[in-house]
Amino acid sequence: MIVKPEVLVTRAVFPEVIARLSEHFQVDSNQSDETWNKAELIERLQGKAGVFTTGSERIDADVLAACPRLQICANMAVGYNNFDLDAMTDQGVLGTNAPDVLTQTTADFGFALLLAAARRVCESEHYLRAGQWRRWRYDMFAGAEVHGSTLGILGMGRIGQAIAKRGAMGFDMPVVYHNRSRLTPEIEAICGARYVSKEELLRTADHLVLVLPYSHQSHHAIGASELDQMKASATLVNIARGGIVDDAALADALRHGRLAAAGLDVFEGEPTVHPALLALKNVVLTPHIASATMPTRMTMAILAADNLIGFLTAGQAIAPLNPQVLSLPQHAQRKG
Ligand code: 8YV
Repeated sequence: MIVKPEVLVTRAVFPEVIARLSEHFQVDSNQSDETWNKAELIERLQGKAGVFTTGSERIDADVLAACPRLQICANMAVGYNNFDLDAMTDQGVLGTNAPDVLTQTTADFGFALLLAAARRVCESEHYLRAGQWRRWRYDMFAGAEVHGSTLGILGMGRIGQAIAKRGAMGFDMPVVYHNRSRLTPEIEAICGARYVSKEELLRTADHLVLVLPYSHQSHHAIGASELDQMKASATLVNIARGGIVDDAALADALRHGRLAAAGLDVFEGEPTVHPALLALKNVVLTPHIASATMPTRMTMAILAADNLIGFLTAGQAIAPLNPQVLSLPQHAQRKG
């Protein structure tokens, strides 16, 4: 009798995805969506050859060392700052993510936050619902112009490029960007975007969208001094990761009129949100939902599942993060 490898799914996911995994594996799932601490996660991982994670579970050197049969961690997210990828590589464990499939959906949401913050959509809706709307006034909830204003993008990967195209083509915006590496002239032309220094980006953007990955280098990439360099009329949008913005400094700038508005989908220490942000009207706050459409979340989950299936059944993965693990000699590979 062929014994199927065991895998763990750490959070509730679509039943169809559990069914897909069950064709190949003995699946231990968490469909009741319990919160596990690190010790509980390690306990549930015992004997497992693979794990399906979301961005919420930290897989570090301790977890890997305590789970010697674990061979692959498949993240249902494009971001993977919850993985200690160096430790995975050192220990011969493959990490995979879910790129591409959420690019357009996430870019749509970045624009939704930009429009909502700049045009004061949520603030004015709350006013109306509170029964405060008595009559029209010339400057009532007058916000910032979006079309034709300068769109700044920090981090110009797939999602940054998709946002640039929306701004340049849909809203007639001059687009400036800053990134670790400059795009080719061909891609810049397709995106309608011009490369500038970070200082020029901060100084010239009417609306600045953050789409860079989180790392030690990008921690507080937008702090008090960066906010001071921005226009007081500007909008800041963070759909990247909490920790890229110093949330306390941002709240201070918004409260004192040094920045007009912000749209935030991610927060330092989420799901806790800085109380100073919660107290402000000129910030739109959403609970990390930029990729949340049913078709996209389904596609992300299927991609994470297919990374597990591909690797554990055929030694291949669709989106490997440390592909060097795939070519390790047999004796150096972890065994299930
Ligand atoms: C995920 C995200 O929904 O893909 C990412 O990096 O931030 C979101 O799309 C979240 O990380 C949960 O997995």
